[in-house]
Amino acid sequence: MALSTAERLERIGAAAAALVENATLVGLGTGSTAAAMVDALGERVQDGLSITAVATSNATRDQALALGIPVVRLDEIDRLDICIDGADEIDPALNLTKGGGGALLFEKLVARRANRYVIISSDEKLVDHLGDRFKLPVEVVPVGWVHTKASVEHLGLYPEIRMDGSEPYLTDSGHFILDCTWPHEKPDPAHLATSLKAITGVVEHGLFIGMADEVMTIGPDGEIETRTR
Ligand code: A5P
Repeated sequence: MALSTAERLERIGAAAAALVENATLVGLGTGSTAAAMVDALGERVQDGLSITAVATSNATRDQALALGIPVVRLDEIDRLDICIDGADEIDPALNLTKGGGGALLFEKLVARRANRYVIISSDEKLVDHLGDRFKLPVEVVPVGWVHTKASVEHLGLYPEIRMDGSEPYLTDSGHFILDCTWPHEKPDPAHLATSLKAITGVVEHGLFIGMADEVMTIGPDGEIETRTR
């Protein structure tokens, strides 16, 4: 029988939290799926699991601290044993689109320090090609953002500034986000990633190429599948 969204989140969150071993350093992702994992991890910590966490957003840090999970800054650690996060799209090579929740910069910084990077998601987010179901978030410096947007357009993307009411949405680092529709003929994601990083004013983009080690997806009936690189 099909599960509700809340039941699916709870199930995949618990399955991901079960991957975490005692006395490890853990990266905590951002978004509703990662939040379900943090809730489950909080229960394990209350039952005696000893971990230290690094959060990928202020929201996740606040959630973890409220659950009694010790949180340190990224600069206080060298490597993380594991980082668990959500995603907005996952392609067959396990490349990802991330940043729907606006935390892509911290998410990528934390993921880069992880020995094991695990993505958790509902199976609707599996796509043939990145851009099939979600716009690509690109984080830009506010100063000169109009010109940065024009440079992004030159790559064939259709960027729109993300708004928060009547003002541009601000990331935890105080940057803006351009949500970019892909062109009809989609470029190779790895090539696009390189081109975006070469634009002055682009801080980071939501393409996570060759980073995920494992992807756990949950189907409508609660069945969990794991894909590994
Ligand atoms: C946050 O910036 C994103 O990368 C999230 O990880 C992504 O948007 C997934 O969020 P949900 O789990 O809420 O779908």
